[in-house]
Amino acid sequence: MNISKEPYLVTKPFLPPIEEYKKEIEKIWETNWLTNSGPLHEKFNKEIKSYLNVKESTLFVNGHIALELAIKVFEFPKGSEVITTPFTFASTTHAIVNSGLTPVFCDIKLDDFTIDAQKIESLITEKTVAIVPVHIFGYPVDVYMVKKIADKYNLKVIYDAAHSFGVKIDDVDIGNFGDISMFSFHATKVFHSIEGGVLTYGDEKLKNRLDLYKNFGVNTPDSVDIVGINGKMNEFQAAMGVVNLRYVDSEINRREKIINFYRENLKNIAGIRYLEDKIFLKHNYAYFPIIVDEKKFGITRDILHEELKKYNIFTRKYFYPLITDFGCYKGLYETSHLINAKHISDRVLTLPLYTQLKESDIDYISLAIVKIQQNL
Ligand code: T4K
Repeated sequence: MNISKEPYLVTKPFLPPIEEYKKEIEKIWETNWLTNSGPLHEKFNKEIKSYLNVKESTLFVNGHIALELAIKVFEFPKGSEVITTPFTFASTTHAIVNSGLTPVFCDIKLDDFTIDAQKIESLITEKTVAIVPVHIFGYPVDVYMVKKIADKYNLKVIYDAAHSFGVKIDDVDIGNFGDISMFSFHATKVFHSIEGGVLTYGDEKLKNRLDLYKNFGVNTPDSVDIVGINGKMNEFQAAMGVVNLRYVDSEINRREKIINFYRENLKNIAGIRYLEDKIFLKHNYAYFPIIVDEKKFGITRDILHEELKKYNIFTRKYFYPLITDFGCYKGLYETSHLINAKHISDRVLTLPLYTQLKESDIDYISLAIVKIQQNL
């Protein structure tokens, strides 16, 4: 097997035809308006609201700031507890902690790696104010069970929907669940605006406060009412979003094909498991994580990860280590019950996924996995 000269990274951002982007940004030279809710920002927000089919939406400079402000906007008392997942990107927990709140970690399900909603109730105390679950890799949380618990205990639900642009549950667009959902528009996502993010929500009263929070709390030039930050999306980002939105459906279709090639190639390899589609969902095929079972596959996830580098294939251990094992959090929180999360985090490996991949590329990556297993 010849080693590929081109490296396979875990992802490669989509770039639209440059002429289309140029055409959008030319307008910036006409308006001389670069940021602070310019015309492209307003246009993009309208289009996003319509695409995601939600009541309200507010754009931000990136997904993390959006998530942090989604939590801050409720002005929970400092030290309140928020139930969340340890199997996620750093951003989810950092947003809770940066808001002066205490994360309480709930275990995940082995089948789709989302928070195990059955285990949330036992973690609720008189200090609990919210649940922050993650639709991890675009696979939705059990939103119905989470709503039942939230309603019973009067908790807010803020979904980290960073990975789930375009996903639907039972034909309902995913941004309509919970009090607020955050979608990331980072360059590595299914849909992007270079950097960026949006909050979607149903309560229109949140709009004004979110607008204040993302603009330093400045209400009018003479009145500053909230200790806000700068979370504004600029016009170049909005222009990229407007153009990329034209391509997102074909991007998702292409991703589905690529994942199905992978599934076909990997289905008979002992010790490799991957997530399947569910009939009540419209998936967005955001990532392709596999679970490596050392006992059946013969080598650990870590060895496979290293060996693949010799084939110029750079996979990622999304998401390892668990949040609770990060240097900044280690020893601070109860973790003995996070058994499934630890199991998955120790075995997960995310394979390269981007629409420029051809069938022959998937064959190459799949064959490399087989070769590594055979060369034991
Ligand atoms: N919540 C969740 C659950 C999230 O996963 C994230 C972000 C957030 C919240 C926060 O949303 P944002 O504030 O980011 O909007 C990447 C992304 O930067 C991050 O957005 C994403 N999650 C996370 C899962 O992945 P890294 O540290 O792995 O990125 P990096 O630089 O290693 O890039 C990944 C791969 O992509 C590399 O192989 C290189 C390639 N790449 C990357 C960029 C930026 C390119 O080929 N071109 C590029 O321009 O975090």
